[in-house]
Amino acid sequence: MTYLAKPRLHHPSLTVNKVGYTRRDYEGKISTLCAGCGHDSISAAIIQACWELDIAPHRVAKLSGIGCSSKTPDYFLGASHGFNTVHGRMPSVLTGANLANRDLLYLGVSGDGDSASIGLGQFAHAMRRGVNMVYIVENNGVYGLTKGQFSATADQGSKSKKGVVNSDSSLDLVAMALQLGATYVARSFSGDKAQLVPLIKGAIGHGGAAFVDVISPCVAFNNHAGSTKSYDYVREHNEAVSRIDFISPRDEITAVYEPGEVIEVQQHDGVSLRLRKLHADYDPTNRYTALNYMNTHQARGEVVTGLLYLDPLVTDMHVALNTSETPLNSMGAGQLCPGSKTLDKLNASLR
Ligand SMILES: Cc1ncc(C[n+]2csc(CCOP(=O)(O)OP(=O)(O)O)c2C)c(N)n1
Ligand code: SF4
Ligand SMILES: [Mg+2]
Repeated sequence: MTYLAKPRLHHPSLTVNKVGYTRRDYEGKISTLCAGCGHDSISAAIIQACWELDIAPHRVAKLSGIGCSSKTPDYFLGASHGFNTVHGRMPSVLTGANLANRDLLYLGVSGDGDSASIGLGQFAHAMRRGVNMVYIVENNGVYGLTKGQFSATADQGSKSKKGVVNSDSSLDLVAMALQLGATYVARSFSGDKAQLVPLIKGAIGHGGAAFVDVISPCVAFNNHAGSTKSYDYVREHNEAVSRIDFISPRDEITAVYEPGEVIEVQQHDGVSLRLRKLHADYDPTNRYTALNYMNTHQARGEVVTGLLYLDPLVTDMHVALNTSETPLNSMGAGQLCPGSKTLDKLNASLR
């Protein structure tokens, strides 16, 4: 992959966070994406979220597939672990890494082509297994890297840059994530940093399968009139259900709240999310009403954004499989290999 390294020098008086890093320490190489690509704004939001959460970069593992979106992990968190997998295979590689070492924070970055076409099965199983990860899809409705073919998330009836109408039904990854059992489901827009940064922070603190679909316009192939993934279309049709604030750990835990006002939910690692409901009838703790709400508004041509569903009592794949808390790379040969007698006994029990 071609890339340009960023100059390391930065102003000595830049603010450092609690773990001693400036925001610049969370950057990566210089982006080679088209100027104005929504994906670069998502990288900036990830950088901001990790810096504000005081996450030491070496604690993060970022994995991706293939596509302009999947190139972006090169442009943020340059000091973190990274793995660029085969097209559509990020979820299974991430699941394997997570099983081997649960101590890292897993960030999976993918595209609508990567996750909704070739990787659809992989996406589905990561969600239903409850893999503890932040799964971000940078959704532009096209295969940007291969010059703008419709992807499976392109809306039926939307037009390509050359005026071709998409005749296929679209696939909605948010609806699928809700049905498949994801425990944190959000949709946002790359042009709305104020909404996106807290949604990513909430997903990082979640502790289970967190899915964030970010509509991210492709300025080269899908930003024209007739597209439903353009900057103009999303700005005009954005219907936000909530605004979230992210709150550092605190003692008091609140549970249920005034309808239409503020909901505060404590997450896995002790952080709280304060949800300012913009619609009194919206219930973010019921996946079926969330699905219904989203479908109803979608039928009106609205793009529903915000935190759509949250299960604060989440468990993850490790709990279900009762795996060891110690990462495999910290175990010695004695722990990793139980010996032939134990294996014989195990094999006998399975005959
Ligand atoms: C196995 C395989 N099939 C097809 C391709 C060609 N290919 C590369 S990227 C891509 C689609 C990328 O679309 P998306 O995931 O939406 O990313 P974007 O570029 O739009 O961000 C395709 C089909 C490939 N690299 N590997
Ligand atoms: S082709 Fe589209 S998705 Fe790829 S970098 Fe350019 S604007 Fe972004
Ligand atoms: Mg795409």
